[in-house]
Amino acid sequence: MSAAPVIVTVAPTGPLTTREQHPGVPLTPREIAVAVAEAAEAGAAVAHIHARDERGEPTADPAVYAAIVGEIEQRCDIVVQASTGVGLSVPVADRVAVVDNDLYSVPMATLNPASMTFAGATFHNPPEFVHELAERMKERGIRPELEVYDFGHVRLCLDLVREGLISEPLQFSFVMGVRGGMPGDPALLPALRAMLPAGSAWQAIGIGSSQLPLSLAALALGGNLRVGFEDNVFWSKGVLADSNAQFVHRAVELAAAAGREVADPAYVRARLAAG
Ligand code: KMH
Ligand code: ZN
Repeated sequence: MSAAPVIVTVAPTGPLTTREQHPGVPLTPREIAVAVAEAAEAGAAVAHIHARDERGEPTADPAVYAAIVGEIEQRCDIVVQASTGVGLSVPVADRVAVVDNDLYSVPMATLNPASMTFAGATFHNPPEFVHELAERMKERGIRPELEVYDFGHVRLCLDLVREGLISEPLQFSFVMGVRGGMPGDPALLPALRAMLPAGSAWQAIGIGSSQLPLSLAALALGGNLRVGFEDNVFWSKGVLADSNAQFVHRAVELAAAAGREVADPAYVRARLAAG
């Protein structure tokens, strides 16, 4: 079993979480940066970032991403991972700009390998778009976080390796509990892990109530953790979490209970540089 330090990622906003669901979901660049800095203080090494426009809707506007990155960099040295998933309503043509612009630079961004039904809508990731994103990311030295919502998506990611578009060591997210993807069942993690090349890192993203059991299972199996309002706003059944940082605190405590160290941003940067 891997004794690697646990990388805790905070996903403070996401594309879907609303103020109705949690009044504290951070939406503006400053709010997002404050939440990220609190999460960094609590032990998060990576911040997974979605941008919202002035109406609170998801946007791929690089100027908004740049504002968020700038605000975060003023406050902490967390590793910023930009979401190229952006939001279900944002056209694929707009989403390339998240990684292909000269307004900011990030070391990591998500890469979603397949289109799928996502809750009540369609998440568009056609093959030519996935290839274009991977090419732009390779040109700019941005490492992918590979977002796997179902078993077949691992195969699509490994095809990108064979095509020379992405390189090992790979970093996977198993996103579980989305209606349209695989369920949030911890029993699936060993089978998913077995599909990955040696040396891959992976984290479990549990949507809603699957977040805590998947975190526990991921820790036991050598995986990393992701928490935050993008995935879940409930601390316990019917009780809202105080903040994103509260979830990070719990992730760090769980890692300690599992006998695993928590990675700092320098560890993540060194790992990214190895690819
Ligand atoms: N919430 C979905 C649209 C990503 O960040 O790249 C998926 C998503 C993936 O957020
Ligand atoms: Zn996301």
